[in-house]
Amino acid sequence: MGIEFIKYHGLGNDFILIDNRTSAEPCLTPEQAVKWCDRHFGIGADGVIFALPDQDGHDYTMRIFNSDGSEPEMCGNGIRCLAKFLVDLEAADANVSSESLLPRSYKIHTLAGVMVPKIEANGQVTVDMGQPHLLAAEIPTTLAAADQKVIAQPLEVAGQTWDVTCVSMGNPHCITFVEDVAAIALETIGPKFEHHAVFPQRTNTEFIEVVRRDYLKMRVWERGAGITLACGTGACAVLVAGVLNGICDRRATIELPGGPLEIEWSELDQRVYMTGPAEMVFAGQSSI
Ligand code: ZDP
Repeated sequence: MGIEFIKYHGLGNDFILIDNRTSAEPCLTPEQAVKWCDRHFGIGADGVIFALPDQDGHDYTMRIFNSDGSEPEMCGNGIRCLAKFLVDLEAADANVSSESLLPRSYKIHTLAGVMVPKIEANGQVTVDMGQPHLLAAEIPTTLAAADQKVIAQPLEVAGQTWDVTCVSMGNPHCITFVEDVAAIALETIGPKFEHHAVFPQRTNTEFIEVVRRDYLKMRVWERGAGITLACGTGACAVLVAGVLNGICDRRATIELPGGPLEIEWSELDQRVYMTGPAEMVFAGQSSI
C-alpha cells in the first residue's frame, strides 16, 4: 500500500501535502520528493510539504522539499495550503466540517522562524510572514558588504546590467523592476540569476512591472522549482523591494500568472502580511 497524500494549490503554485503528524522526520526522502513532483512520471507539484508535530510549543512544524529535492527555509503559498490542510485534518479527526472550525490560526515552526497563518471564515488565508531581512549577509549575497542593504545595485547577468534589490523572507529573493514583464525571457535568464556566483545559497528571482503604486505585475523563477505560477514569499519580498525603491505603497496587490495576492508591510510592527487563497484539488495514494 502506498503513502496517502492530498494536493493543494495557492494560485497555481501546487503542493503535495503529507500528514506526517506522528513522526518528527519527513516520511519521504528528497529523492522520492523529486519523483513525486514529476509532472509526467509522478503526481506533479512544485514541492512536497510535510505537516510535522509541534516543536518548542508551537502548533505544528512545516518542512518542504522543492521539486529538485532541495529544502527551502520557507514557502508562502505552501504555508497557506498547509493551514487549510491542518483544518481539514482536524475537522476529519473531530468528525465536523472544516468550515465549522473557522476562523482558525496556527503557529507554525519553519526553518525561517515561527509563521502564523490564519484561515478566515471566507476561506482566504492571511499569513504573518515576519519581518524581512535586508542585509547582504542575511540574504545571503556578496553584492554588498555584509552589513549593507542591496537596493538597485547593478548586477551583470547574460551580458546585460540589471538593477537588483535583494530581500530575504527567510529565503533569498533577487528583484528587478522592468518596463514590461512579458518581454523577459524567464526560462533562459532565470537560471542564470539563480546560480549567479553572488548568491551562495542560490536565489529566487522576480521581475516586476509597476502598473500603479498599489498594483504590481510579477513573474518568478523559483530556486529549485523553475517557473511557477505564483510565489508567496516572492510577492512579499517584491513589495518590500518596491517600498525600499520608493516606487510602491506599503500595501499593494501583486498580480502573479496564477492570480492576485494582497501584501502589506506594516508600518507598526515592520512585519509582512500576505493574504490569498488555498484550494484542495485531490487526494490519492502514491505507489512510487
Ligand atoms: O526558496 C525557495 O527555494 C522556493 N522555491 C521555496 C518555495 C517558495 C514558494 N513558491 C512560496 O510561495 O513562497 C512556495
